[in-house]
Amino acid sequence: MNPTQLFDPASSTYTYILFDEDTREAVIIDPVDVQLERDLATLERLGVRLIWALETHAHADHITSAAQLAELTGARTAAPAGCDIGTAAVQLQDGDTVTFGHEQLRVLHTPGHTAGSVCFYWQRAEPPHDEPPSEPAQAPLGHEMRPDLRHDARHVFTGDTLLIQGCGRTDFQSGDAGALYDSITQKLFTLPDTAIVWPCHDYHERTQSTIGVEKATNPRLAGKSRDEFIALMNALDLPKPRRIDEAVPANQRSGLRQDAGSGGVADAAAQGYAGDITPQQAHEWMTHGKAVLVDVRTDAEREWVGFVPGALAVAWKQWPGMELNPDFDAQIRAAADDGQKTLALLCRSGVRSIAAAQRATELGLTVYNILGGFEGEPDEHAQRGHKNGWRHAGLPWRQN
Ligand SMILES: N[C@@H](CCC(=O)N[C@@H](CS)C(=O)NCC(=O)O)C(=O)O
Ligand SMILES: [Fe+2]
Repeated sequence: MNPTQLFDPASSTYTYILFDEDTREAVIIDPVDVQLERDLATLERLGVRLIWALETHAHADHITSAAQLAELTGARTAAPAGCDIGTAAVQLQDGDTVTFGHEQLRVLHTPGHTAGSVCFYWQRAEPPHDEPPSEPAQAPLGHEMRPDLRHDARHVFTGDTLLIQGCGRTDFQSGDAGALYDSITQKLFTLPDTAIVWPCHDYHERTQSTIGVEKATNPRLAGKSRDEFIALMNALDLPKPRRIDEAVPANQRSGLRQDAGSGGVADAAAQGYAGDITPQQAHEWMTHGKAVLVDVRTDAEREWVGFVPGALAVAWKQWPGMELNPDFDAQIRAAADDGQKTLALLCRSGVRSIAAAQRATELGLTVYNILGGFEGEPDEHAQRGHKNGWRHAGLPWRQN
């Protein structure tokens, strides 16, 4: 199956869904918040399971739905390491691969539109021979692209690095015209000519192109020297995207707009352990491998209330009797790799985890407590989830 291309008319953004036909594991690239329902329905219609929500860069013109998709489908988020998207579970570097089923996307770091921008190159694991022909690709601007209408073997998702007969602008968000020229000419134009180009935007209803066609005809690049390209880009004088001030910070949190308190360590309250941290700080540390997140709630709470993907489970007490876990010491030592790793402990509302953190500190470990826990402290009506905590902060969690 060729990529499914979906369009958001308000921002002229293309979102792509690709999947492995055997395992039906799927990837979405550059999803848009207002199209969440459409994208969930498309995944359902295709009968696929989303395992990755990817970004090509921190967008300036619309807000991603990556975090919402992660929460609703259990997919993992991945974003370019150079885009300051701290909430993404995986920070992508040049040359990394993103695997779904038997298929792989290769990450190409292509700075220029923004310093961290990437493209994703998909060379299908096995070009299929026994499937019905796909829709013919549209030839942009009258150029004949490919006589072969079968499924295509090579695709490149170019973000805003290379657009059809154009390219992303370079006048904001760490843009750099010289870097963009190098990225396009050295990294994209060295891909096979037959690779299909799938851009993040098109403002003129064009849907796809190929590397060969863009190399030969893209008016910003064909026959242009690096200096000519830089001069051309610097003279564009485009108006700033309407939503840039709102969109960039939201996208640097995978589309979560809530701000449930600032990050940072509040060490004043800590008694007998290293400090208190916000759920956001804990998520950031976990994402960057600076701390191991340990869920100290009961097995029943994780099962019935929800859990944080990637967290280790070391119960402090167990339901129904709420007796102390006799293996807590050994398990918490193992979670910290015998003291080599810092721990961040999560409980229901940040109370049990203090006791667990104090005990683990006595064992010689470096341990932080996560304020508000998973469900948050109760509010004035004894309701949880309205005040603080992991879920209230909109951080990734799941329920089986
Ligand atoms: N009018 C649009 C502008 C969108 C825009 O500037 N898009 C960026 C990508 S984030 C771009 O590089 N556009 C290329 C171009 O307009 O040629 C808006 O306000 O959102
Ligand atoms: Fe962009």
